[in-house]
Amino acid sequence: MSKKYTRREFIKISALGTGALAVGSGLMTDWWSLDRPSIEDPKTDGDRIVPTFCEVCFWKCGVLAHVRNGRITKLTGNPNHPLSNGKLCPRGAGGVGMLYDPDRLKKPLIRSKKRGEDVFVEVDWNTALDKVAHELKAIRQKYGPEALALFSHGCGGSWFTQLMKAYGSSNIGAPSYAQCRGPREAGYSLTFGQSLGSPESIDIAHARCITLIGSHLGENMHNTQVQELAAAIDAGAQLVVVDPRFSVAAGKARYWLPIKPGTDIALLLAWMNVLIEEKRYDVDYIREHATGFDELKAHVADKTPEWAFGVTGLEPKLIRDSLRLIASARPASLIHPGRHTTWYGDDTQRARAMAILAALLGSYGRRGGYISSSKMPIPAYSTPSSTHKPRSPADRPKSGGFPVADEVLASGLRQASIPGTAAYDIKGWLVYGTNLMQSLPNPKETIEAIQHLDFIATIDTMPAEICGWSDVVLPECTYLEREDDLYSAQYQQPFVAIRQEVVPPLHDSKPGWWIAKELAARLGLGAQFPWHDARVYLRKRAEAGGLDWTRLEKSGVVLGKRTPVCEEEGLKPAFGTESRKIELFSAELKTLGADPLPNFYPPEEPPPGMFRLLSGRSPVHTFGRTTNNQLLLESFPENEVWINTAASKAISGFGRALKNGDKVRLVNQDGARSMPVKVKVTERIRGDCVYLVHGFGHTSKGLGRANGRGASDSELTTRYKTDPLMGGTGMNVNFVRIENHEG
Ligand SMILES: Nc1nc2c(c(=O)[nH]1)N[C@H]1C(S)=C(S)[C@@H](COP(=O)(O)OP(=O)(O)OC[C@H]3O[C@@H](n4cnc5c(=O)[nH]c(N)nc54)[C@H](O)[C@@H]3O)O[C@H]1N2
Ligand SMILES: Nc1nc2c(c(=O)[nH]1)N[C@H]1C(S)=C(S)[C@@H](COP(=O)(O)OP(=O)(O)OC[C@H]3O[C@@H](n4cnc5c(=O)[nH]c(N)nc54)[C@H](O)[C@@H]3O)O[C@H]1N2
Ligand code: SF4
Ligand SMILES: [Mo]
Repeated sequence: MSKKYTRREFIKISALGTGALAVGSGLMTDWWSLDRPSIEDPKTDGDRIVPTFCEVCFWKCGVLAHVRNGRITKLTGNPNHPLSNGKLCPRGAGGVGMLYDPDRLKKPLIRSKKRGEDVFVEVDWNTALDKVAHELKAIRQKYGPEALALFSHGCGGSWFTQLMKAYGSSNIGAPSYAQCRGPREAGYSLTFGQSLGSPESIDIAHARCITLIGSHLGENMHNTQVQELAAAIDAGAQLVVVDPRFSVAAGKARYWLPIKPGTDIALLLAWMNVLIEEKRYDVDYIREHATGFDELKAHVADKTPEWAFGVTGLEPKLIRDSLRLIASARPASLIHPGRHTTWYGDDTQRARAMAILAALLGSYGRRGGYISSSKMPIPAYSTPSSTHKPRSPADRPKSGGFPVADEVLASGLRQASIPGTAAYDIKGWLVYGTNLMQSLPNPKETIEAIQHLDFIATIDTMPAEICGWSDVVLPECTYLEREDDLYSAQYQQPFVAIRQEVVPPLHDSKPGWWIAKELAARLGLGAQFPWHDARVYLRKRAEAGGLDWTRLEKSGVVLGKRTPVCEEEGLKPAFGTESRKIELFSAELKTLGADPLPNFYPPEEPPPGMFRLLSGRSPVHTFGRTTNNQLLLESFPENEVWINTAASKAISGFGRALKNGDKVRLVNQDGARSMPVKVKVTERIRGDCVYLVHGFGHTSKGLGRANGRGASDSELTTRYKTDPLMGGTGMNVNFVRIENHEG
């Protein structure tokens, strides 16, 4: 790799170390200063530029890949793409580090020792694919096709979804639902009749007040949202941040509410109390659009800020003042819905409380609030329809449950792999682009499930921990070396984007479409993949949707007609609930025997000497998928455990106050111990919790740079609390003590 791209300056991140801010006040341009003079102008260096879209996270920004002498020299944001607007986040810009990572999976592997011992032999593709097909046939024959599950995350998963459907199983789950946004989707859907999906249809750009409840934008780097947040702040929007930790965004906020973890519902109820008590809510909007207001009013009548103070630790004056600011901006007062919402097991109810607050502000369907979106219809590629009607997914317990889940639960599929727990047993796993050892809580349970399987194959780009537990490992090429299916976004500005091969696959890696097609052929399902290659498939689909293929290829994106998205543009607010109104009081939850209005139940307290373990994101990393990426590691080489200054003075076993850089181990309530991790002593977190960036503490020996760096929050997440409504796994319910690493 040419030297200039390994330099620390590649991504100008100096702001991070000092805790300064990535957002607002012109820092944005510094943050993304990738077109600095030291990197040649592509227009003058004879480069080829290939448009595609990013896969360093799941936001899917439009990328222009610059190629010289067959190598990608840099990645920049596609100016025509609505999600990047010409800019990438630091991770996207560093995606080339994934492509040239020396530790990539290079050849197909077949396990040669016991599962989990991580010992494999390299084989050729024919041998590997024959083996997978043989095992999948055996499962189909012995148990029926439904005994196969697919865990998948990322665009390329669609080829394997297609394969699964042809094979006859609907057991297809992603940790981005039951371990991520599931509770939010359920809570908003119960209230407004529609879930939010991705990218969320929220109008940060035009909001005059933005309330972030745990959403740590600025560290959570979803590109478009961070750009809009910075622009909104520059235009004078106010920020209210509720977080036990002084996040990057909190540094920009008018009010920071350092809430006691797990008590957000109490704060939300108190805010509603003040909003209604002081008649600051949108009376006309509620009268016209909502049901259940009287019940809500009675429900929050005694949930005063004084009551909430005792629970949340937030001063009544702070609760009132922040609420008055929030109300003053309505309807352009955005309660950000959050995304990773699996925190305490009561998460659907917290999302409900947020949705109800948004309704009282009249912001749903309004500019600066929750807006509408549309999608360009692209017909599916036509293939013969299957005669097999698969059984319902096995992701729910035998006894039933999770009535408002509307996607398959990855954790439920894991459960169903432990015999006798679900309607039927799962006996085989295909794992695509998800490192289940880090993304599902309680890794021991994942191992137990795997030990019961007849077969497990993983399709990955890197030797992640899940590969070590697999029978066959298939090396996919990276997103910069392949085609994936068209991305038709559901967005305020509808568009279709294309992912295309920028450089040919390195090593002996192959694109997902090819792997799925080859497996289908071996399983007698070739008719479901009737095209010669993905480009033929894409072109045919694009043209069937009336798109200009040449334009799509050249510019990477085609925009659709933008239709009105809010009341100010002439679109009346509409709701998909049964009553066609906003359901402040949920009749559906009442029927289900659940709380029809959100109630606060106190979370379990940390035992003496222990802290609640919280986790979040680093702006330059995506989970564990970038922690071996040389370019990104240079900016943030390992995680630290944040601990409050006062608390750091009273940790037993040290004989002195902890100081920055001390190495400690975290030990949780069940005895799980982390690898050594550095301490960061800071006033920027409450004294009852500690904080880690998720994605570090890798144990896979194949990850040369990431192995042994920092601590894994996943390993310490042995306990989780399941949301009874939608099956999300609340993960902020673990407690750790701090142990001297040297001692
Ligand atoms: N750079 C980067 N950006 C990303 C990702 C990434 O990996 N890297 N991943 C993307 C994905 S998939 C997702 S889902 C999002 C996740 O990002 P978000 O949805 O923004 O955040 P969470 O991970 O839910 O929350 C982390 C924050 O919640 C705070 N917190 C913890 N407990 C509580 C509590 O009880 N109450 C309150 N109010 N706050 C609490 C933590 O201190 C932390 O600041 O980020 C996306 N963006
Ligand atoms: N403890 C804990 N657990 C969590 C979270 C947390 O904060 N803490 N966050 C949760 C959230 S918000 C989410 S969305 C999920 C995300 O969880 P996952 O979806 O599992 O995400 P990653 O950990 O990024 O796993 C990505 C895997 O995909 C591989 N990969 C990367 N690119 C490609 C590719 O192009 N093709 C293939 N085949 N593989 C590829 C990587 O090498 C890695 O092994 O985790 C959830 N689980
Ligand atoms: S937000 Fe960053 S990492 Fe995610 S898709 Fe966009 S550029 Fe890539
Ligand atoms: Mo997520």
